[in-house]
Amino acid sequence: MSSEIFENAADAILKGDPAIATEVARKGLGEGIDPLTLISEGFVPGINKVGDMFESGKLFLPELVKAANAMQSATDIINAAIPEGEGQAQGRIIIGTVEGDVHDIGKTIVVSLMKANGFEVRDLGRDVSTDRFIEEADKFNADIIGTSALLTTTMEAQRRLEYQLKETGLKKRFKTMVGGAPITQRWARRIGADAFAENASEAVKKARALLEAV
Ligand code: B12
Repeated sequence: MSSEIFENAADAILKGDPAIATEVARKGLGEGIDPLTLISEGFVPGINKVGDMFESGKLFLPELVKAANAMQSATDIINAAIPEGEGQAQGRIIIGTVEGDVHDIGKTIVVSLMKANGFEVRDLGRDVSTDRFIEEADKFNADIIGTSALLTTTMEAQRRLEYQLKETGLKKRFKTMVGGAPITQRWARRIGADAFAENASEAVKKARALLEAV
């Protein structure tokens, strides 16, 4: 039953056990559960709980790191099970986690789903400077620059990117998308980003809408 798999998935993250997380991920996929559902209904509630417990001082950095490793093991397997899309390219996206921020689990899920939906994606990884986003977007001839920020202190880099794009006259050339746990539609509007998405499937929809609007 998938509800049992989802519970086991969350449990594996809470225990911070990569071996169990891997096993549950394989089992879920083997039972035909949709990869994205397996992540969002199973593993994400687990890592969110860990985040809340960390915030309230019920667990500490070593446990957070263990949970993150378990999450990484599960999402590596699940991301690899999302097939790359075929046919005509939908558009070109450059994406990464902003400078000073190493959180990349959610960003990598977005990358997998974008690829599955036929976008050409260049993933710059994490801790990416605004200068590098702009340089790489130019080289890649990107339609969209997507940035992920998970810390309230690193969100500011998204604003900096908007500022730099405007200053260099490149704002018209690239659309921008922002995401990450503390990011909201309101923040996107405030800094002048073209789109915000709360999760990976919404990111695909918003990216399509941005390209249609061109
Ligand atoms: C796992 C984790 C870690 C791992 C990260 C491992 C990795 N490789 O990513 C490790 C252990 C390294 C870590 C470190 C730290 N962390 Co941490 N971490 C988390 C945790 C628990 C989960 C994040 C996660 O993976 N979520 C699951 C994914 C699937 O969700 P997501 O990232 O939100 O992504 C989805 C959407 O946001 C969206 N999305 C994401 N990116 C993008 C991009 C675009 C373009 C779009 C459109 C959409 C989009 O789609 C994704 C898929 O649905 C969060 C708590 C939380 N609930 O967010 C804390 C959290 C973010 N961490 C926190 C902190 C404090 C830290 C540390 C400072 C701890 C420390 N004392 O050292 C360090 C900072 C290191 C650094 N410089 O970056 C705080 C931040 C508080 C704040 N106000 O800023 C949080 C909120 C925990 C808490 N509640 O206190 N962390």
